[in-house]
Amino acid sequence: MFFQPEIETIDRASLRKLQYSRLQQSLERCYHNVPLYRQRFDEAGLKPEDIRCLEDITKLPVTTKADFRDNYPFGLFAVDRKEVLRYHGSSGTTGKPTVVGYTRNDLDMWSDIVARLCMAAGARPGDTAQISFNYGLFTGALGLHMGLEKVGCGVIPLSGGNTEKQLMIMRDFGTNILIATPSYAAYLGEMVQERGLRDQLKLRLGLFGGEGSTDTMMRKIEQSLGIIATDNYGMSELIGPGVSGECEFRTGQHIAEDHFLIEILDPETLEPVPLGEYGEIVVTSLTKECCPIIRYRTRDISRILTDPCPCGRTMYRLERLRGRSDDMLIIKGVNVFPSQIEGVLMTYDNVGTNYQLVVTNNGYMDNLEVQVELQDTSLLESFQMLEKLTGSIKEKLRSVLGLSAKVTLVSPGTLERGAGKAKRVLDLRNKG
Ligand code: DLL
Repeated sequence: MFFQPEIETIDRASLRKLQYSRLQQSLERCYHNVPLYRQRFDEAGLKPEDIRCLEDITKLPVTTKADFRDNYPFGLFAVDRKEVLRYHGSSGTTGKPTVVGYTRNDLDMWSDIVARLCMAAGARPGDTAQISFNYGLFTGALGLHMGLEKVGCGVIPLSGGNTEKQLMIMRDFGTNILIATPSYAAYLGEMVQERGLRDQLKLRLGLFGGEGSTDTMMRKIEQSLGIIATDNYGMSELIGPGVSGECEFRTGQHIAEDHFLIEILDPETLEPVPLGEYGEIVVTSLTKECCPIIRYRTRDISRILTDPCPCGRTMYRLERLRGRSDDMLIIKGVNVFPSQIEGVLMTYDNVGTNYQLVVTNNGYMDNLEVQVELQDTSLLESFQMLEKLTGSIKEKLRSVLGLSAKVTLVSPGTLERGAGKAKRVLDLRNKG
């Protein structure tokens, strides 16, 4: 079922035409209303009309998070403050947030693209949706909230945390759809299993996102909650959730290409990589009014999938993100993405979904310790079983990462856990 069937099944030639006419308008808006962009155009010796096709976008310089910081709070706004109906910001906990604003049209567009991905995943009018993202400057909660209301769902704005209450409301309200970070959904799944609550719940679908996950983690969550789980990507600087999302077939995330032009670049050279290869996602907005953005460097790594999806949607897809270029760890000279480690850990049935990576340096060598919770306490009684499991995980990590790591199995519920984005990496190197 489609929310906007015509646009969701548009042919590529018409899509490219639409993208180009919207790009021209957006570049004009940037040039005339945002001093930073005017300066960037001038420095490059270009005017908006010099961008004659979509590929010409590479003539313009990229925008980074530092540009938001340098223009804090409203320097990148392209409209008068009177037109701003909503403010959001990055979810970082330290320093000043990157601030974004939304006009009425921005809010309409945003709720449309979120409604699209909700329906593509299987949300239907009349469903009951529980939002367990934290409300606040974070775009996740209100973004999904508006989109689900547009679909016609009954939305429960519960916010994150208070797991007892989450489970109670889920049961008493007959929640069908859960909206959460994958790490929090995994925790709720463990609680549901531990308490044998599954039969009392009506959950059918999970709309997850806001942080990285792996196929194996998603499948574990699906099993524990008895749902279909979809992955959704976005970031506040671009709009929030809605940039891309998986449909019920979970073949990668359909991109809202009618509103966002996506490039995949080599993060070192900033040159485009061939279609289908991995690189950094760089995004230009096509229709945003308050905070139009040109070639934003997301730091997120993925690739574009172009093969047809059985759902019939024609827009290209993003593969589940590999990680962020700035969360890649270099340990003993080896590049390691936390998602690779998660991929290994989640293949074990007797390992839980909560883990942490601790990186230290003893003066001359890096060390990686992988701490992971056990699924239940029964294994703790058998030293032999623990040794066997530790050895097996170490071996698998060595073959996947090309690196030896210390593996520490801990009791369920020992590692820190919250309702927001999980903090998986503790890098204690070079800190005195
Ligand atoms: O996390 C927006 C969002 C909320 C998307 C809820 C989907 C669902 P920010 O707080 O600005 O915005 O953080 C953006 O989070 O650059 C990625 O590194 C990461 N991220 C978001 N979604 C995913 C995902 C929201 N599905 C940053 N997979 C992004 C991997 C994700 N990483």
